[in-house]
Amino acid sequence: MTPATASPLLYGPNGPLPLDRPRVMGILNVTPDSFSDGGEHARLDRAVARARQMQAEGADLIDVGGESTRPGAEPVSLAEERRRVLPVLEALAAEVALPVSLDTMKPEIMREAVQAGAAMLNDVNAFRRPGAEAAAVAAARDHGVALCVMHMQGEPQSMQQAPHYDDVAAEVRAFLEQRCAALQATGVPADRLVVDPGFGFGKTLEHNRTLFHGLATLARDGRSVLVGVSRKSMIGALLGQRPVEGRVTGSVAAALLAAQQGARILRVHDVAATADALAIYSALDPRAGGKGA
Ligand code: HH2
Repeated sequence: MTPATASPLLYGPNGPLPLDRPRVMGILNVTPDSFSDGGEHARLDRAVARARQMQAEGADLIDVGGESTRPGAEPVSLAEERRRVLPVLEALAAEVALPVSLDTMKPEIMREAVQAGAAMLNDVNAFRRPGAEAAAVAAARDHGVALCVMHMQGEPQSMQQAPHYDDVAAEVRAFLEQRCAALQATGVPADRLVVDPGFGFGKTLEHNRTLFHGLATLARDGRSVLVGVSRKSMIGALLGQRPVEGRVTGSVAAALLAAQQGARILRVHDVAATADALAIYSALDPRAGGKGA
């Protein structure tokens, strides 16, 4: 793999956010049907209040999503996704002093999100839809927006039906590097790219475990790594089929283990608990430098 030339930066309202240590990305789903927080933040005032709360709890950035990608989720129309996310992005740009990422697969929404102030585009489909790569390249090259390139096998509607790999770790690594190389070839600076193995996106529990065990290897490839395991079914399965509301402690433990393996962005629902765990890790674990948060 070709290592990135520099540590990526996110540019937020308060200037650059270096990924020199693990950062907490707070999830803000403005959907009626997300698997964990669906329906809670569909109103604009509630979405802004939740973002403010996550900022107070220690979030370093916020990831806004207007289309659920949980297994079996129905796709959302362009008009509906636009209606859900754009007012939220505009309100957060005016009222919350954190970089904001937008979780979308649609090129039109990507372009509009950049105009509305998004600092990062997070595409679970790795910018493969027609037009998405061009929108991502323009966002990164012309506006300095960071791009999260995630691995997914199949589509959300059917991805968990029979996921299959010969060597999941090697295939996911090769896919991420191939997508990053394609984006770099069309003008995206290497330091705008973040990679994500896509836990739960066309993966069995065993695939997820193998990928988790390989996080340190992925991080050593030289790209910044984002990990999203918060409250996902793999956490529930490892805790004896625990329902979503009982997965907080397991999710925090997994986020910490991901940070220990070099993950730089932890995408989480439980910001306060994750930020506390990271502060203790940073202060007490010799591998984290022992200097405190
Ligand atoms: N997971 C989800 C959505 N977007 N983006 C990245 N980069 N990595 C992830 O692991 C990831 C993601 C699914 O979680 P959530 O947003 O909580 O649920 P839903 O898709 O139902 O809205």
